[in-house]
Amino acid sequence: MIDLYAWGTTNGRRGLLAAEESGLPFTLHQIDIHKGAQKTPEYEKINPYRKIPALIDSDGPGGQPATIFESVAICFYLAEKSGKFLGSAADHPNVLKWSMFHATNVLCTFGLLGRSPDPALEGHAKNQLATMDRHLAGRQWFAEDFSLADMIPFTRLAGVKHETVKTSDYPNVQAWLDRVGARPAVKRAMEQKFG
Ligand SMILES: N[C@@H](CCC(=O)N[C@@H](CS)C(=O)NCC(=O)O)C(=O)O
Repeated sequence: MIDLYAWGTTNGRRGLLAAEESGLPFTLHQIDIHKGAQKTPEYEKINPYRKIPALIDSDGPGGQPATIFESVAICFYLAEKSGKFLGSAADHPNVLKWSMFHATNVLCTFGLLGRSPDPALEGHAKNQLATMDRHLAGRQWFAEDFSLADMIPFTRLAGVKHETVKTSDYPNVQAWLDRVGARPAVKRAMEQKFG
């Protein structure tokens, strides 16, 4: 049994998207971060960082319970458990490198963007979008097929609302966002009501 603890934020929906795409049965527990539900002693046992999302798999490796926090770790865990989204052996390096490009660059930059005006951050954001746009030219997905490398950045980039950094200025990125957003499992994750 998989229990997912989340709220309707970009990080929360990343975990939910991974769960929906995995096809594995799971139960969603809504953790209302505006009411401090992530700071209870019970929840702190699941995630000592006291943030959503987190996941408990009662049937983890060796049949033992496994607890996972960090949305990207949840994506990897569910991909490994379901045997999906890691790419073929030949394509796996592409899945890895683009997943890490997003996890260590895009999620950080776009998480901070808009919180305070910062020309350096805007420069990083535009450079990262331009990099993605060049790579996606003539491609549907970051690797050969839809994979973790598409799952990890989606909820963050789908929500960009910034005066000067616009995904619509990068046509290949925008077309990719539309493509990912049209997937039934992604729609379910994005349309899930919280509260
Ligand atoms: N790197 C973490 C970030 C998690 C995170 O910042 N979660 C936010 C919501 S998006 C949260 O729980 N905020 C509540 C709080 O900080 O008290 C991840 O990707 O899981």
